[in-house]
Amino acid sequence: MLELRKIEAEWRARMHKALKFDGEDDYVELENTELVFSNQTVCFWVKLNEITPGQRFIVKRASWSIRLGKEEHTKRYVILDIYDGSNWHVLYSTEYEIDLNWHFICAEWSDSGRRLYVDGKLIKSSSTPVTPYNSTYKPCIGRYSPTYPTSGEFLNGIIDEVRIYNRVLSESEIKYLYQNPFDPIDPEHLVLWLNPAGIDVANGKWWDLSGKGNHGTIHGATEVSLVKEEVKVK
Ligand SMILES: [Ca+2]
Repeated sequence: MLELRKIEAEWRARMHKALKFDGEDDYVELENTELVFSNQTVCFWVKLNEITPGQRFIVKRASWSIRLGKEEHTKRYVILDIYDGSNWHVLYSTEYEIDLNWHFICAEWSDSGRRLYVDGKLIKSSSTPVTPYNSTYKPCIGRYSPTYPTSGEFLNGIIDEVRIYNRVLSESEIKYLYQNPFDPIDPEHLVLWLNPAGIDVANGKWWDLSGKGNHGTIHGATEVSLVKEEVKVK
């Protein structure tokens, strides 16, 4: 069991770097088409440059997706979509709208339902479970799919610390991750870990540090130094 540290945690992202997506054609494609599980957690840090509808954070086409709302929703909503093979099931909170600051977003699903967290806090849950369809597409960061019309869905912002677990994390674990973004927590179940140390623009790769070999190929996204960016957590 993890114990939450009582000290005030503060992550100064300026010590690090991240990947910047221009909102036009930048994305990262992951090699592994198998990143879909019945029990799964997807987490990342993001700082939007602009809030335009439908931006995709991370997607496995025809399986699962985390994005901003489009025409059918208020555009600042953060949305988890899961496709069950017939229909997309949408989860979002009308109580939370994202802004242009750094935020830590976590989405998870299991036999017991679906949950969305922002900055370590649960913003929406559903007790209705949805098992994602096991599509054959490669997951993408920053767009829906290279082989699908994607006008208006490119990410315009900065992403860091993308990770996937093949189990659900508890609320206290997610809170801990928010305060300790460089701790893998559970390496056995961590199947994707793209953190600042793995960014390798020269070779066009965002190396997966989970040890599972789920490296990403960078298409246009650029490395950004976070000298002026800063994250504080409470
Ligand atoms: Ca570009």
